[in-house]
Amino acid sequence: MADSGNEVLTDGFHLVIDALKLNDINTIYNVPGIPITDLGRFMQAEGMRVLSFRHEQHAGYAAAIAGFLTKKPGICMTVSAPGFLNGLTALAHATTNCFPMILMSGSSEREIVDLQQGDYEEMDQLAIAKPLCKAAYRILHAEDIGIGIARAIRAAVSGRPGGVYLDVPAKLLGQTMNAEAGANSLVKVIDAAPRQIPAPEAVKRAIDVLKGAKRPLIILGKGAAYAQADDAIRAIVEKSGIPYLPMSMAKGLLPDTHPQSAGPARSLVLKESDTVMMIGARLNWLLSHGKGKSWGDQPKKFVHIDIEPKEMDSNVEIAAPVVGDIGSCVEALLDAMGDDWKAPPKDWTDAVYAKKDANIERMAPRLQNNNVPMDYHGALGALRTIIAERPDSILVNEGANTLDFARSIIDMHKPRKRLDVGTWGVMGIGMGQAIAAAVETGHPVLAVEGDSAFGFSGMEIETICRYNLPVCVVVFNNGGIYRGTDVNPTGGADVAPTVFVKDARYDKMMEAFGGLGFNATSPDELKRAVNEAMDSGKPALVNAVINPEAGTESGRIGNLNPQSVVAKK
Ligand code: ADP
Ligand code: TPW
Ligand code: MG
Repeated sequence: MADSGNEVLTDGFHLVIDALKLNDINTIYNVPGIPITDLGRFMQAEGMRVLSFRHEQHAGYAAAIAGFLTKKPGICMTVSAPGFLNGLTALAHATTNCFPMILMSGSSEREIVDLQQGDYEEMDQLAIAKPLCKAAYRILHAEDIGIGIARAIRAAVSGRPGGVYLDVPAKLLGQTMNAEAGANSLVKVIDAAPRQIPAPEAVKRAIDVLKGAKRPLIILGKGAAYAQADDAIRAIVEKSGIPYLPMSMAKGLLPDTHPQSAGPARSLVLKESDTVMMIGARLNWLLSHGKGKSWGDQPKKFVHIDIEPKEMDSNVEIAAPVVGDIGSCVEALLDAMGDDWKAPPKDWTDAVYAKKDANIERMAPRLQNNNVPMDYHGALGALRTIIAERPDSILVNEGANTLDFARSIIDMHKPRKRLDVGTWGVMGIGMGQAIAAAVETGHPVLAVEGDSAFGFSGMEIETICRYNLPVCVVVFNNGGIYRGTDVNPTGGADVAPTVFVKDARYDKMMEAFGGLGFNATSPDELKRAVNEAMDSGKPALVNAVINPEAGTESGRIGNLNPQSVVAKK
């Protein structure tokens, strides 16, 4: 506030800060520059946590996953045009993954932008953001900052959560107004994500479908993890007696060691089930669109719980759509199940758990191998034990083989502890997610990264060191994308497109910024290094040397690669 004559004034900078704080938003992920440098400074001066990144994309991924973890919109703040564009990938990612986030970007003079007269970092950002997010707003007047920020918050978290773009012209920040009028213009968002109660007839229809099932299955998705209805979800799984399959980021919603987990019998339950209840998961490519070979010949009936009505029948017919928020829907279903609920036929559950036990038994010796150089099973067997011993730690995971093997090998024990590439299978979420996970939860983070995946956000280890975050990065160094063994068929000097520098030492990068570096060549060494790193609570990076021959093309989704009719050289 400033005193101008008799009138006490405030300005756009401070109204933005007051509006955010009024709505309990106290953390900002940003990269400074014109016109938002002072905004970041003032935010810090007003007690907000302002985390500065080396690239906006990672500030954006941090904001997106902060939204997933907290159910409040994560805020990414960028400069105009190039900074905005760098943040946009994360905004689109947040929208695709149903994570609430606000990308707040500074922008240049409207009058000049609209006449295309070549302003500093000129770009019509609002128009560009629109198709990539749930909602896009621009605030032109200081007195509208309160309502503009309220709108952005509500749009991000209500209904199906997603990304929101908020355009903040440079001029707005410098505008002044009477401080009291400014304070009165702020809006506290009441009940930002109102409960959405399912219709009783929809609940009854769902129960009737489930009662008719002979081989039922529950699929839990990351929407169920986001909903924070952990007790209700556990209750419905246990009361129903139905085997469940967790999608990647729903792992740990119930511990992966739960007797009803069908994770290790995935192929069998997808093929053989006759009725599937989806809770906060979409029938997109990750579930083969609910049809085709992996779903078997059995006709299926689907019960689908989701907050987004348009999701129903998106890929296959839904016999019982249940539209509402997951907490309310699951509680209504639990109620309607009554006291005389019958467990599913025993021949079905016996078959599922027998398959699961057989698969676990078959895998066990491979996870204990101490091969040098390491393969994925040996290395991940070691990390699996570490996560079991440190169940509050958050696992961040990206790569191809590094992702697919870690997803199936590392059991999760608590909700929202596994963060990964999400719906797009995007590389580059690693360090942004690791930073936000540490900042938002205070828990230690273990980031298991393919060497290619790590490269997308590797410079952010400086950010991790700067804020002294308890993040241990393990780089699965197989010298390349999928494998480190491809050769240039022409015999020319360039290495193959999927291959990196041999014997790289990623641990030295962490040491350059004052963090701890380790080089691990065996599962025993890896276990020792990660335990030491995590005990220290300091930033650390373990270069895990993986056999360059161990991986397969595209991990588990090689089938999605188009095939050429011309033979490979
Ligand atoms: P996964 O990748 O784990 O299968 P998806 O991202 O495909 O999960 O699906 C998540 C679904 O959860 C989305 O369709 C979204 O609308 C839904 N969702 C998110 N939050 C809620 C909520 N609170 N209540 C109900 N549905 C939700
Ligand atoms: C933004 C394509 C999918 S997986 C991957 C790439 C480049 C890297 C796999 O190698 P990595 O793992 O991480 O070393 P591993 O264990 O198999 O060797 N750009 C973006 N997203 C995606 N998904 C790609 C490219 C890709
Ligand atoms: Mg690799």
